[in-house]
Amino acid sequence: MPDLGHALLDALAAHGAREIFGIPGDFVLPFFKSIEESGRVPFYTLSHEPAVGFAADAAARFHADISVAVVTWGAGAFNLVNAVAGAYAERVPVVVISGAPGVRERAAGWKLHHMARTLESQSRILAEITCAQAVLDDPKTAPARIAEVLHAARTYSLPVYIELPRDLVAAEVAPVQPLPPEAVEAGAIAECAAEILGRLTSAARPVILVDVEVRRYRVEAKVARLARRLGIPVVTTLMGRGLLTEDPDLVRGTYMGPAGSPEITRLVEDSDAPFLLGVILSDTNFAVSAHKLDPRRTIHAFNREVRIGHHVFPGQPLDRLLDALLAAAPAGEHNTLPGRPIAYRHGLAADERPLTPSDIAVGVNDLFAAHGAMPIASDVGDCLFAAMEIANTALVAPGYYAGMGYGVPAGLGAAVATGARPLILVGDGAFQMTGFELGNCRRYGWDPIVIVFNNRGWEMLRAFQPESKFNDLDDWNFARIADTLGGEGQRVAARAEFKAALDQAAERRGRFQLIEAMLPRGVTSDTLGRFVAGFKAARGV
Ligand code: TPW
Ligand code: MG
Repeated sequence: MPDLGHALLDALAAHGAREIFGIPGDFVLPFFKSIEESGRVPFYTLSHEPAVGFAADAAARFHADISVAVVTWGAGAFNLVNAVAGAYAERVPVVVISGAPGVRERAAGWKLHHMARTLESQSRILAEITCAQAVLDDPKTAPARIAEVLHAARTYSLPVYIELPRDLVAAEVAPVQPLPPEAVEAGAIAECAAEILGRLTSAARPVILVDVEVRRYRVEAKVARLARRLGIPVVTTLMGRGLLTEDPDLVRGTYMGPAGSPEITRLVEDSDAPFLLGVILSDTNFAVSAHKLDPRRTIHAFNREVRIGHHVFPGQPLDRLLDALLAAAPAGEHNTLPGRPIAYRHGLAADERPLTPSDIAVGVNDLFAAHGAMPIASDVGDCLFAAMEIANTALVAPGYYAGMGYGVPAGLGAAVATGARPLILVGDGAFQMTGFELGNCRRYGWDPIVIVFNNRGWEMLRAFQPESKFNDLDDWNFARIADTLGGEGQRVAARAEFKAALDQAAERRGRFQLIEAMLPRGVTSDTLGRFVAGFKAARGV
């Protein structure tokens, strides 16, 4: 019989976990020992728990499977709350494992260190932002509880919570038996698929909008096949940016209402049958436009449910639904689809003019054209809008939850999950939050290229409220910090300098390369400028 620590590690691996991020503490030291000595799942320690959560989140997004964050009780787990909330909002199956006081300590009657209010405060707070929880306080039931929560994480693509009392890590338990996939009614799925196909094939201007669940449930290739079979153009939402990059001719662009390309906006807003696949109906995806989706015409598949007009079909897992759609779709393929992929700007002028955020996107397009695309992790702020001007590339970003500080740690998660060299896009404000995590690159051999959009301010907030001076930040000179953290930094202000810095960064491997792009205050990317104008107009301000 395995002990509980090893049984849990085996179960994580069996359910698809390929890495663990964590920060230890006394309540989780025994489990960390199991992690290290078993070598079962590769693990990485970082510097601050928010980064642990963001790195696990990004890794899970990249390989579309569970990823694991291990922390200590109280001070550690509470530090993780915001990252888990973001994972819940954007449907990322992060498995949170927290050490905890031993069952014997719990009965001693002391106030225990790291205890906020009661022994249960932590599990109650985490219950609000996870879809299943297991406090493993009984070795007899622990294997079944582990199987349940890991099954839930995969089924619902949401975070889950496991609490592991430190004195039970060595307890003998039975191995964890994974649960079979949830039973679904094939007839109900076929009926739903038939109704969807009826709508799509009789519509004059159908369009498929894709968002995060398409990635989470690994149905990108099936969506691409369906679009070609039906001859329907595909558009991503803002949050779904970076999907279907394997099929570059298929995706027309990203829907951003007035902030995006007018052609894409027309494809969506003039459609008489918009098919929203795995789409989060969020304001960042839709409220930028005054256009309202007509519920009578909209088909929406999300969270295992399909709404067609006012009909609701429960029990529709996305992969099964796509299988049914493909089985019933007319045979043959359309070689030409309506519209065309939007063109991204290339050819950054190497001159002395001050660099702008949109110039950065053009420079990155040139870099990718010359050296191949890199997976991108972006923070919140203008860098995310500038990223929309980079040719559609695998990208993770908190486009809906919008938690700052995601970019750098997510880039580290991307390095682990993809094995490739990531590109990190981050503003100066966000870099102040989590930039120091780059100091962990050297010991693990990660060498991301990091572009800091340094406009010495919270520019995105200034765009909404230009009169406020509190959006000014100081100049921290991030390029000089790079060396201390084990990387190399360059500070650039003109377009020629940026181009040279990017070329040099691409050539230098083995240390992270930080390019501090100095941007004039008040200058935003073209996309952010349009986004703010659109948002204000849609809200009537
Ligand atoms: C954890 C609110 C959204 S955008 C922004 C703030 C403070 C400014 C970002 O500044 P940065 O980028 O990184 O310099 P830029 O391009 O705008 O200059 N706290 C958290 N998350 C969010 N989203 C905020 C505050 C916010
Ligand atoms: Mg800034």
